[in-house]
Amino acid sequence: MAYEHIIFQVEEGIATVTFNRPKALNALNDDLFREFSSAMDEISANEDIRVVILTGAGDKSFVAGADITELATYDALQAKYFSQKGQRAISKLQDLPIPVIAAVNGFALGGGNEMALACDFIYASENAKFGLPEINLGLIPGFGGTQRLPRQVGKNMAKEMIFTGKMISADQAREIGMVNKVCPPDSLMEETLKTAKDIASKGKVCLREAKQAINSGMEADLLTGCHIECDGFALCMASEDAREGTTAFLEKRKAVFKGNLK
Ligand code: CO8
Repeated sequence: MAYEHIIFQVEEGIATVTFNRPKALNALNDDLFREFSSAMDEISANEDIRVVILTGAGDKSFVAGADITELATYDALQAKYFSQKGQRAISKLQDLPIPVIAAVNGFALGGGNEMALACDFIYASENAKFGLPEINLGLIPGFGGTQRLPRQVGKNMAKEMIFTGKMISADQAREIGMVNKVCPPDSLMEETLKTAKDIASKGKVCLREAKQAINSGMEADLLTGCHIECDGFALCMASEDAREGTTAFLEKRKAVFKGNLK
């Protein structure tokens, strides 16, 4: 599919999806969501892709939220459908069986913050700003922010952010556990790619099972989560890459993972 509002590139097994409406600070409109959803399908169908990076075009913004010019015209039903459409697309992102890193290069507000929260982890540039400012529009987050933010940073911190709508800096976002690493703007993509390449060199089955165990286990009680982990561990053991990993250790050499699903 040809894309207009996102840039979709695949290089050496790493897919980069760039939100590309810099004049509107990459705000999420209906067309962009349609394209983003197709890109997620394309990634799911391509077994050569090992890791995904999400970022924003330009140096000012990752995504400054849902497009307020569109949002302002919605009645309640349209708002519900738009919220559902966004949530479906963001769920597709969260449910990708491969790791996804958000490289946040500026504003990650409202829907943009929610998009980043659905990634496996976030690297941010020093100039990044995070926030859920919907309260200032008389709204609440509608793309999963009231659910993912408290799960990520705790209920009370999430309430303060959502009730005040205030932005926080990249360093503050790291302090509360939203961001893993803060980089100078010029090295954000380099640092993100370095980690993406490292992850891409690991076995595919174990990455898949690790993500599934963490995501499903975090939504279950500890015992159920540990059962999910046992099953994932057993599946990994059946993979060629587990044979290679354990054999390489015993032969005192570096493992070379094939990264297939066998
Ligand atoms: N939507 C549409 N256009 C936007 C948005 C946006 N979210 N954000 C910025 N823009 C546009 C501006 O209108 C401006 O356009 P123009 O040049 O044509 O006037 C351009 O981008 C540049 O923006 P600014 O001039 O405002 O740049 P500043 O550096 O002065 O300010 C800010 C940057 C602080 C990011 C400011 O633009 C801002 O506050 N933006 C809005 C942020 C916001 O409120 N985001 C939340 C949106 S609501 C949301 O995400 C809800 C998600 C759930 C929806 C559920 C479905 C119903």
